[in-house]
Amino acid sequence: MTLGLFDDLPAAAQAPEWLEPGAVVLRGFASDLAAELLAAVGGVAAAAPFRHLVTPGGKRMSVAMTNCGPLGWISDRSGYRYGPVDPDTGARWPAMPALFRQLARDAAEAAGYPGFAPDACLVNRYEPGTQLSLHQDRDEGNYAHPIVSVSLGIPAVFLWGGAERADKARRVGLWHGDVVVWGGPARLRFHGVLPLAQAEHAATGARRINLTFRKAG
Ligand code: MD3
Ligand code: FE
Repeated sequence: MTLGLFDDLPAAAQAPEWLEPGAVVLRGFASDLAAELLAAVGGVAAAAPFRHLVTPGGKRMSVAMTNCGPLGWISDRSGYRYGPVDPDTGARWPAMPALFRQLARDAAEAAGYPGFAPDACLVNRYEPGTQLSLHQDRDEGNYAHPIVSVSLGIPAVFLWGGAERADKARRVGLWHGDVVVWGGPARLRFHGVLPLAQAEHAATGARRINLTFRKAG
């Protein structure tokens, strides 16, 4: 039993967990916004449905993806790139919800990157068994800008590697509401996601949604 004096205040912010200089996990930073974020993801997906992209090597990605904002990330047989148009609909990507932009800006600021103004939000959808193999994010114009990632739904084990693909990767659990900011010396680290374990979350069912905010143009 507590006195209830602090019931109207937000939960105390958890201490930032630095993975290395430039990369910080903000546990639960998006927890209070999760329901609104997921509703907005539904709106984005109604206009630009989730799809399984094909890599330049011809493999179907197990992650389902869509985008919002002025630019979206796509992959096909000709390569990886950002573009303004959804190749599946022929229309521009849906607008980035103001809530997304503000969250990305606030998280970047909390990590020491004030003024972050993303122009692309890649939305990844995972189910049990879905994985994302080790890669670098190298398709953005300017690596001086950080990337902000928001995890929603069932948990994942994130792989945090080094500057070379062969460098040993450490495992970092990411849960519903966690936000990670990657910038500076950490921006070009190899990273990936292990196959998701079977699980259910009240907000998403047997799914994980990851938002990554980027300045691509
Ligand atoms: C570290 N997504 O979309 S988010 C991706 O959980 C991607 O869906 C994963 O990797 C996911 O490209 C991981 C964390 C992340 C995103 C971008 C990074 C970590 C990063 C860029 C540079 C370094
Ligand atoms: Fe990535």
